[in-house]
Amino acid sequence: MSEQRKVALITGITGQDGSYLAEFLLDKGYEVHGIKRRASSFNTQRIDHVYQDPHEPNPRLVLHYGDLTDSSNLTRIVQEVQPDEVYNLAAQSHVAVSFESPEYTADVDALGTLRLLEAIRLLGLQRKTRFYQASTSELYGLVQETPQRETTPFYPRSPYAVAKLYAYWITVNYREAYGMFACNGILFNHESPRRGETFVTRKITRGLANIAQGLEDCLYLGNLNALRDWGHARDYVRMQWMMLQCERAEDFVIATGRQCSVRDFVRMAAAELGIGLRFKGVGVDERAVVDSVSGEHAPAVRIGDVVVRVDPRYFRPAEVETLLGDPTRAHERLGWKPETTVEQMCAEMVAEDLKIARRHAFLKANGHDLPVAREE
Ligand code: NDP
Ligand code: GDR
Repeated sequence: MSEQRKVALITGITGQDGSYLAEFLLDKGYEVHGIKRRASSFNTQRIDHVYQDPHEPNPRLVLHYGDLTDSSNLTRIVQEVQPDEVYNLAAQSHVAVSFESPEYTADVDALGTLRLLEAIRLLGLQRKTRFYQASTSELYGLVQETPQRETTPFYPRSPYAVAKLYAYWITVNYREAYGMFACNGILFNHESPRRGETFVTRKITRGLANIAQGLEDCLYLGNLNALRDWGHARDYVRMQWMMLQCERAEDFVIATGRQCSVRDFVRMAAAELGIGLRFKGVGVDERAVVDSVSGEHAPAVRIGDVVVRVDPRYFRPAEVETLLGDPTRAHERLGWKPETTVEQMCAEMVAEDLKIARRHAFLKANGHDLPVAREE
């Protein structure tokens, strides 16, 4: 007789990680349930390629309307799905936006996690259901030790990070208090062609691809000196699953152990596109890098004079200047290693954004000028 298939519930399935995780679990034979928010327009672009028609018998991907701010809705979904594994990926995940909407961020990112844990507990599923919490390197904020590992003290620097600190500890607490299999993945920044357009890596690859195709003439950024440990989302969702297959619940740092600056990432993306860049004004004030001017560029790349400008509106009230993770524990205990370098990831992102920019440029050249959406 065939083994019964495992059932997973993913909150945030329409986001970057949710989409890669859904693909990964479907490949492993899981029945995957996801929570999506009601929106005024379609918001499932990242998972449309794995969509299954609910009219077909036994679909293996099922979407439910829901929201982390709504306890009764979460409880009903958990009751209906009876999941073996819950991956709590939903969040207001933008650090800068959390300064503008701190209360909403706390409601979703902190209390939302509690609501989900309570739903599992009150339904008596605490022995059956394993719980993964999307924790973050932002917890380290003003870093107390380099590189950061599981034992490094936290010092959050934004309403987002403070909310995620609550979520981290409530996950630990439910593990200790109720014996739940609940664990935190402390993930450092991870990106992909599916990354939201307002996070810095995607903003850079998309912006420069648009400039290369003559759709935009300038990319505005904030702090070019910020240092991050950037990995690929595909590698990181594999580890999310591995954590729930362990014998006992533990928290793990997931990172590459390599760091580069936002400025380095701009250079990397520009090099992929064959755009020459020259930065001006470095060293006056670490943040006051005035602007950068395009230099040499490959044939067929049309760019204006100024490519990258620093706009203080993208500075944060409190910044996380540097993050570097130590993934030794994940490697030693679970055999996990990232498979994609930041250079490979950047190349993949640039290639995808260039395809999109070329389509736009083609339409524009043929009289169909579509506006290019930009961050405020
Ligand atoms: P995204 O911003 O791409 O996705 C967030 C998801 O959460 C989306 O599906 C979004 O829905 C959903 N969501 C937002 N608010 C609510 C709500 N109130 N109720 C239900 N769903 C909601 O994030 P990522 O995929 O990049 O990250 C996944 C998780 O991992 C997040 O919790 C993030 O904070 C955390 N994290 C991410 C890291 C990274 O570098 N990517 C690093 C460390 C942690 P919609 O599509 O409708 O907006
Ligand atoms: P982060 O990612 O805040 O680390 O949070 P983001 O890409 O937004 O910023 C990284 C660094 O780049 C600097 N920066 C800019 N950032 C944005 N968004 N836009 C800009 O124009 C810009 N210019 C410079 C930022 O100041 C920052 O230092 C991400 C999210 O996915 C979180 O949910 C997750 O928890 C952490 O990664 C780990």
